[in-house]
Amino acid sequence: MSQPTIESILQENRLFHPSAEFSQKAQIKSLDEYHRLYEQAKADPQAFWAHLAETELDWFQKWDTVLDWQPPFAKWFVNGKLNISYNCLDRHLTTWRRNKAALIWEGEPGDSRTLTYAQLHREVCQFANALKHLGVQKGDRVGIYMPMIPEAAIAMLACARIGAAHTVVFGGFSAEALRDRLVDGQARVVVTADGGWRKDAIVPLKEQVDKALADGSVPSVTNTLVVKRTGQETHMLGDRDHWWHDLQKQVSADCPAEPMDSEDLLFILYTSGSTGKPKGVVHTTGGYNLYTHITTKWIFDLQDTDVYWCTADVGWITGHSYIVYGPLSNGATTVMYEGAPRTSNPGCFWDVIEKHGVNVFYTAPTAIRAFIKMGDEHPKARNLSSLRLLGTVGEPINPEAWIWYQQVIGGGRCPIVDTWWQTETGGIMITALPGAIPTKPGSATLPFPGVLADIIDLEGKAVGANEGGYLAIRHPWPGMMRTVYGDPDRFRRTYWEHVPPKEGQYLYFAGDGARRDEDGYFWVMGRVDDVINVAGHRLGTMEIESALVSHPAVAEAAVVGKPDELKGQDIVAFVTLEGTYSPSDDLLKELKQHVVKEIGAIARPGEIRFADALPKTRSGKIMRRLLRDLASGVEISGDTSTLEDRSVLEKLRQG
Ligand code: 7RM
Repeated sequence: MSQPTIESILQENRLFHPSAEFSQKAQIKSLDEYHRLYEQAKADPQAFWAHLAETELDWFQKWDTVLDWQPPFAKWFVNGKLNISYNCLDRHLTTWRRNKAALIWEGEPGDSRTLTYAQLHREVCQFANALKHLGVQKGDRVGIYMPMIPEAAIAMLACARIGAAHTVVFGGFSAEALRDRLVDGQARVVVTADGGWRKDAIVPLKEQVDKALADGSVPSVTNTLVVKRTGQETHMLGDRDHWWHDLQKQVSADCPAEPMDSEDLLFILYTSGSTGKPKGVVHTTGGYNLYTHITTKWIFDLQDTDVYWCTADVGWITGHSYIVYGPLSNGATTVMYEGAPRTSNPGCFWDVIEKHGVNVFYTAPTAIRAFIKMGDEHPKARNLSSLRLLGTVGEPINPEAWIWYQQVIGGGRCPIVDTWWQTETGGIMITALPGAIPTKPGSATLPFPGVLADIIDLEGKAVGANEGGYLAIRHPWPGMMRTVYGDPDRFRRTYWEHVPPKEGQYLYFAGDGARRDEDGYFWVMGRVDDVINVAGHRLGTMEIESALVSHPAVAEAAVVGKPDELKGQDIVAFVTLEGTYSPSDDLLKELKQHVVKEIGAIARPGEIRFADALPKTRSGKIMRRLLRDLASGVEISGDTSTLEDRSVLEKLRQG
């Protein structure tokens, strides 16, 4: 079990076809049908998307222009009016879905709750009125820092309902990281909980919010709204903090959805890049609603009676698009689980599948590898026969893990959709359509209709079959990010200028290396920039370096990723110390803890190596490429002639 090596992937040529029975009932039934859709979308993208917008969503007012493309800035469905909370809730209430389960929630300690569409609608309306009661208005931003409980989804939908943008911050981020995001987004209110369950312990979220807001360090925040989840002692500050259950008694359950412009801000979600602080990725209402709706419908092949479960956290884009918005817009039953894979309960995922009869299951390769290690006896002791479709996301899946997933979890009968996409793309871009596209273990297969994906060199030229290159997208799509919040220039530089635009031809540069095989199948290899992917969590090496050098003992730091059996990659930091400090085990622990405090536990370095000096070029740039080889324990490859001082490398090698 390990990350796919180039060798293993090059040898991987097994082809898996969906069963005739699966294809017959599927939304998209054959390869021919996929090709027809793909060619149709390619020939006239605007007609393709307009037709779907018209037939799949409810609009208060129709758009007058499908796409206004002023590269790299896109506007979709210009002057259209809609509300995503209306599309996710209200429109189902007049159908048989009114009393269908919208959300099935399972808490880590084993408590659970089911909300029908009518019940979820009521809760969302109340929450929306509570936000209004605190003065939140259309156009404001609301921070959401929550455990995986129904109120997280309710808060998101409530924001969307009144036209406030949410910015969800993953509950695993530290108070410092939360503060940075609230400041950047100038949030007016923070929605949180007293605590949440994570790996058998309570995470005290409200306490972190207090730290983030201490000493008026986020002046824009006037109030917090606190959900009681764990019931532990919680400090509430005078006029600032309100218990959700107290406000709930004061507000009505009547709150019509605000008509929003297609291009009104829906949410900001921060993501790591290769430089500087995390970027606020901006998604807007109409295009995002359509794109998450149709990708959910076709890729997860939703049927009316399906129970669908995506194991992501709502703090990440996968949770936004494929726990909340995509499934609910389709009127599906979506499962939300508070727990994470943990050795104290090695059957936890399989229990949820058995208990709720999950039919469609979507998780990450890192979780699959963790469960492989815990042993086949756990899934084998549960009844998983309800499953009919499996999905993965977040990082490349090694063929061994793919086969285990297919055999042990899917019983050999479920197609697997390996879905490639990013926070920036809003929704899935490269994937199998399960009834139509045969799969190969380790390949995300083919682009979704309307996605003109290509593999290019740095001049923007398509490379040949099986030649490696950069993954890029040639035409705008409705779910694409619109800008970096407050920094349109950074948006342009980061995604649209790696390949110099020629003749008005702009290319979206994804930051991933990939190749396409002789059948046109995409094989995504991983990031080509200084972003590392630890257990499916995306981290910028620069962020971790900044956290390290903010400690008084650290003079310089260089962070790289090394391959890890379970997590895909792990963090290795090379550190030089200020004169008065010397290496010790205590300092090592302290530095790891410091990173946890600055960013959160997901960024804790697996390894910190003290060094006298870091390898640099003559112009003073740290040669991370060499450190990457050193950290991975492989021979140093490539040119070392630009090294300023070769003895530095020798010393590092000797450890
Ligand atoms: C959805 C999500 C994005 C980065 C992306 C890739 C990697 C995601 C796959 C994958 C290979 C996949 N958003 N990635 N899915 N690599 N195969 N199916 O993960 O913004 O957090 O990360 O994740 O490197 O650029 S994300």
